[in-house]
Parts: sequence; structure tokens; C-alpha cells
Amino acid sequence: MLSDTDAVAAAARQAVQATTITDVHTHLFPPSHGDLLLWGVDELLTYHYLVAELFTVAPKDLSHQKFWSLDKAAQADLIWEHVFLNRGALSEAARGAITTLNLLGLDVAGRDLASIRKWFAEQTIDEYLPRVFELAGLDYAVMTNNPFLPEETQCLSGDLPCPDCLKPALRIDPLLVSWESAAEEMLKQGYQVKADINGETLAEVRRFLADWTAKIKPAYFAASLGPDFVYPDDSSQTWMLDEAIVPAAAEAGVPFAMMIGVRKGVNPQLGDGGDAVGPADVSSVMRLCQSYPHTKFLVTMLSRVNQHELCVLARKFTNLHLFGCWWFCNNPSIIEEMTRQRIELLGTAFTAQHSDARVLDQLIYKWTHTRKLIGDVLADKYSDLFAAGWRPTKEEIARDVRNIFGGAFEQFLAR
Ligand code: RAT
Ligand code: ZN
Repeated sequence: MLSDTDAVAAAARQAVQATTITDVHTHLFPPSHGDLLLWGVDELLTYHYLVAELFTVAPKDLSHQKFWSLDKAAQADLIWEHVFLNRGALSEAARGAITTLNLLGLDVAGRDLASIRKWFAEQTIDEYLPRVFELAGLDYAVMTNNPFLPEETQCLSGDLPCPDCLKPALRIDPLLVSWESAAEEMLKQGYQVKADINGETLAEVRRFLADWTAKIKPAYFAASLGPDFVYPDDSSQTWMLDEAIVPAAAEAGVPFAMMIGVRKGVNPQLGDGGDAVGPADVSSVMRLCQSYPHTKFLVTMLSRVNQHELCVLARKFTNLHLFGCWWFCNNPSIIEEMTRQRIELLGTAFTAQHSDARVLDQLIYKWTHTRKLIGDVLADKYSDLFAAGWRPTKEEIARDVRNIFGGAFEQFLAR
């Protein structure tokens, strides 16, 4: 029996520490996919979030071109020197690398990158991957599998082994944002599509999606969309959604995940780090939910200013499930604000976070940081509830916590 607010708050924090998490969106791959799975200290240090930070403080004579011409270890050296040693590593991404190394038992305070590298060189991925999942406390992570990238399709077609802790998702941005390149790849794969989208082409897109669904059994289809995303309009994007993606998702019985609000390539010299954010039109999500009540939509939005409107929308539609504090929102101040807002408007019917890990080791810090923050938020919320007169049990708290860390996502998939 939890007999006072302190006990309830402690139980909430403890439940968040103990819960098993399902990571609903990452960029990880199975070890059998070779170099596609990134791990180790040099990958951690050259995360695109940190590359962007390097160029906010880099010496004038370090051009982007010069940086990209270096090998991975030399790039990592530059980030270590300028972001970590010459400045306080205060950003979330920099602190994250430190949390990861520390929790792996490495002497990060000693600042000896050479010995950290030596430790990683002694690890084997088959032993390291389960260790990372264990440290992060995950049952499984959903991958991002792109059927438009030859380096990925090669692996996906090869029936290579995949551990149970990694589940596929089908990433289909090119259908919506770069049709020409999508069509080119689909033609190579034997689908009779035309640059000018017509009825036959849309039928081929449905066949493509059905075939890839049968091959990889994705948890959902996913796309990232710009702040200018509008539905419906008289563009081929609307046509593609109405005639191909939505029917194919319905046929496959999977949700369509939309990640909305990224301004792609505002500085292409930064590579993956060159994207920015813009507020998007939440009413487009509303119109999709209204038009397709039997299709499920998983949604996350990048702009902080969209979050409140999106939460209100999620109260209106059972076919809409919110997930994660995406990318530039995956920062303590915003995670705290978004989680409070979501609990206040949605109870536990949402997924509080995803890691977006591109480097295996990032699972450790992203989930450690998130657990601490959300544990504090829930401690407050349960204290308020106790003060209001409700008496939650430890078991009920554990149930609620699991829901926002994967339970509600699985219930949504199963609906
Ligand atoms: O967070 C990131 O690493 C971004 O670059 C993107 O991967 C984004 O999450 C996406 O899936 O498009
Ligand atoms: Zn992502």
C-alpha cells in the first residue's frame, strides 16, 4: 500500500526505471546487414547531431569538404577536440555520448579516447548488441527498412538472420517526396511505373507495397514529410496517399506512420545534419483521420508549436496514435513539456518516446535520459493524483508506465 505522496512518487520513478521499453522507431539494423549497423565510439562521436554542432564551433579553416574527406576516426577526433575538450559538452547529444560510455563502464572522465577505442575494438557485435539492449532495458526496437535503397534491398532480399529484438518497418518517403527516384528504383525491381502517375502506375505501387509487406512483415509503413505537407490537395501526393499508400496499409493491416515537419537539406553540406524544422499544418492529419476512419495513423511532429494541437486531435480519433519526442524535440526541456501535456490530455494512450538511434550504443543514453525525465514527470502526476484522493497501487503504476513505453503502441497495432 502506497501510503503517502512520497511513496507514490518513489514508486512512479522506480516503475519507470524497471519497465521494459519497446522502441518504436530507430535506424538500427541486424548484425547480418554488415556495415549498415553502426556501433562504437567513432560512430557515436560522428552522429549527425554532433557533426552539426562541430560546425558551430570549428576553426575557420575546417571546411565541410575537408571534414567529409577524412576517415571516420579523424572526423571523430575533430568532434572530440572541439565539441568535448575545447567546450563543455553540454548539449544533449554530447552529454549523451558521455552517458553511454560511462554506463558501459569506460573511464570517460579520464578523457582518454585511445583507450576507449581499444575497448571497442575488443568487442564482437554478437555479444555487444544484446548487452546494449539489456542496458537500455528494451524488449525490441523497430527498424527503418527502406525498399528504395539498393544497399538495403540486397540485405532484405537475402533472408539474412535478424534477432527477435529488431522488428522491421517499411520506409516509403520517396513515393511521396521524390517520385522520380522512387519510379527509377521500382522499374529496376520490375514494377511497370511511369514518371507521369496514372491509374496503372498506382496499381503497381500497391503491388510493390504488398510484395514488400509480404517479404519483411513490417510493423508499419512510414514516411517523413515537410512542414508544407497538405492533405488533401490536387497534387500527386494526395493521389499517392488515396490510391496507393492508404489502401495498401489497410490491406496489410498496418498503420501508416507520418513524421511531419522536417525542412530537408537547408544546409546540404552537413549531410544528415543539414535538416531543420518548421511548423506544419495539423489539420492535414485531421483530414486523413476523418477520411480514413479504418486506417491507423501513427504520428509524431517535429515542431514544438504543433504539439498541443496534435494532442487535442489525438483525443478525437481512435485511429490516431502519437509517438515520441522526435529529433529536435528529444531534449530534456521539451520532453518534459510534451510528456506533461500528453498525460494531461491523453492519460496513457500514447507512446512517450522513441530513440531514433542511428548508432546502436545510443540506445543506452537515449533511454537513460528519457527514463529519468519521464520518471520525474510521473512522480509529480501520481503525487497530484494521490493528493486528489486516489490510491494507486504499485501494480497499477507499473501497468500505466508500460503503456506509455510500448504497451499502448502494441494495443494500437492490435486494434
Ligand atoms: O533523428 C534523426 O536521426 C533524423 O535524421 C531522421 O532519421 C529522422 O528521425 C527520420 O527518421 O527521418
Ligand atoms: Zn528517424
